[in-house]
Amino acid sequence: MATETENKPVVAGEEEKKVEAPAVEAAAAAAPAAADKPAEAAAAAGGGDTAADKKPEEKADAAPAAGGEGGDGATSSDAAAAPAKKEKEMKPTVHKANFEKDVVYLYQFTRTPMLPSISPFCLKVETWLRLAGLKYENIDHKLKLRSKKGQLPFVEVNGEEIADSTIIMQELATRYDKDLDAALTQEQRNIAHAMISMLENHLVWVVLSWRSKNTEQMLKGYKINLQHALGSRLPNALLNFFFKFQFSRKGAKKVKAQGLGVHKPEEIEEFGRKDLKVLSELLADKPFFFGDEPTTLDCVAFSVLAQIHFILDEVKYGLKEFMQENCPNLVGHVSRIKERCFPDWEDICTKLDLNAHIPKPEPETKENKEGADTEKTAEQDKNESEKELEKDNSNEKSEKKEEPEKVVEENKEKEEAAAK
Ligand SMILES: N[C@@H](CCC(=O)N[C@@H](CS)C(=O)NCC(=O)O)C(=O)O
Repeated sequence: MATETENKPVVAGEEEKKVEAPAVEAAAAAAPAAADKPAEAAAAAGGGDTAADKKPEEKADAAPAAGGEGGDGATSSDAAAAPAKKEKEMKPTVHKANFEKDVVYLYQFTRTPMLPSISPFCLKVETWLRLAGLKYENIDHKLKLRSKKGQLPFVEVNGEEIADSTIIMQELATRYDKDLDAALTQEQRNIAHAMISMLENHLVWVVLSWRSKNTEQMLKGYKINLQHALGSRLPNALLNFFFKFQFSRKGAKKVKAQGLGVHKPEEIEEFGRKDLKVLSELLADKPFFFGDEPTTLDCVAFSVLAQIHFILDEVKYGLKEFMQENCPNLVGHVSRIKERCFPDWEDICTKLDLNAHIPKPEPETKENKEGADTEKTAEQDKNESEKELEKDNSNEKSEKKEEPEKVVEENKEKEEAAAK
C-alpha cells in the first residue's frame, strides 16, 4: 500500500519515511522499530519484497510529472472539482524538486567498501551513465525510496521519473543520442539481446540464490555496514540479525518463485558456471564483447560479474573461484570496465561517496555563508555520513563488548525468576 506522502515532491536529502515497514512478524514482535529498515536493504539487495514492491504504477502516474495537464474527456460535473484537481496535478511527482535541467538524478543502493553497488541493476545504470558521458548525480536516500514501479534503480530527469534499468538506458540513449550499440550489426544486437537476457534473468538469480542462502557471508563478503546503508543508529548486530532473517526468508521465496530455487545449491552453481563459460567464450581475447569499444552488453556483464568478482577473498564463493580459474578473460573484462568507468573507485569504496565524480564545492567562508541556500550540499551530506559511520563503528565495538555481558545478566535474572 502506498503512503500518503509518496507523491509529494521531496527535496533530496530531507529526512523522510517513504517505505512502509513490511511484515516481519516474529522479528517485529521482538523489536518493531528495528524491523523495517533492514528489510529495505534486504529488498534492494535483491532478496526482500517491501510494501513498495506492491505499489501499482497507476497510482503515481495519475498526475503528470512536471506540471502537465490531463483533462481529456472532462464533463461539466468535473468542473467543480477542477481547480483542486488541477492544483494537485500541477504538483511535480518527483523527489528532487530543485532539479537542474538535463541532469540525471539517480536513486540507487548505498555504496559498499567492495564495489559501488551490490545491486547489479543499479551498477549497470551508473556504469552506462558514465560510458554515455551524461551528467548525473546520485541521491542519498538511505534506501528509503523506490520507483513508482516499486524498485531501484530509478532516475529523475527534468522533473520526470524513469524506472527500470533497461528502460532508463533506452530512454536516455534516445533522448540524448547516446546509443552505445550504434555501430553493431543486427546479428551482434541479437546476440547482445540473448546474452543480456541470460545475465539478468538467469545469472543474476544464481547470484541472488547464493546470497539468500549465505546472508552472513554476503554481509561479510561485501563488508556491508547496515548502519551506514540505512542511516540508522541501531546497533549493527541488531540490524544484521533482522537483515539476515528478512533476506534469507524473502530472498529464498523469490528465487523459488523464479524457478531456480527448487534446485540444490550445487546444481544452481553449476548453472552459473555454464553462463560464465558462455560469456567467456563469446568475449574470447577481445577487450570488449564486440571489439575495442564497450557496448550495452559490456555494461550489463560488468554489473553482474562485478557482484561475483568483488567479494572478499576470505569468503568462500564457488562462482568467484570458478571465474578466476576458468575465465580469466572475464576477470580482465571486469578490470577494464572498472578502470574506464570508475577512476574514482577507491574514493567510492573508501569514503562510500555516492558522488565521488562530482567536484566538491569550496568550503564556505563567512561571507558566502550569509544568504546561502539552506539545502545541504553533497559534501556536507558526505561528511556527516562519514562522521556517523566512524561514530557508529566505535559504538558497534563497544556494543559488541557489552552485549554478551548483558545477555548473561538477563539470563541470570530469568533463571532466578524461574527458580522462585
Ligand atoms: N527489472 C528491474 C529490476 C530491478 C530490481 O530487481 N531491483 C531490486 C534491487 S536489485 C529491487 O528494487 N527490489 C525491491 C526493493 O528493493 O524494494 C531493473 O532492471 O531495474
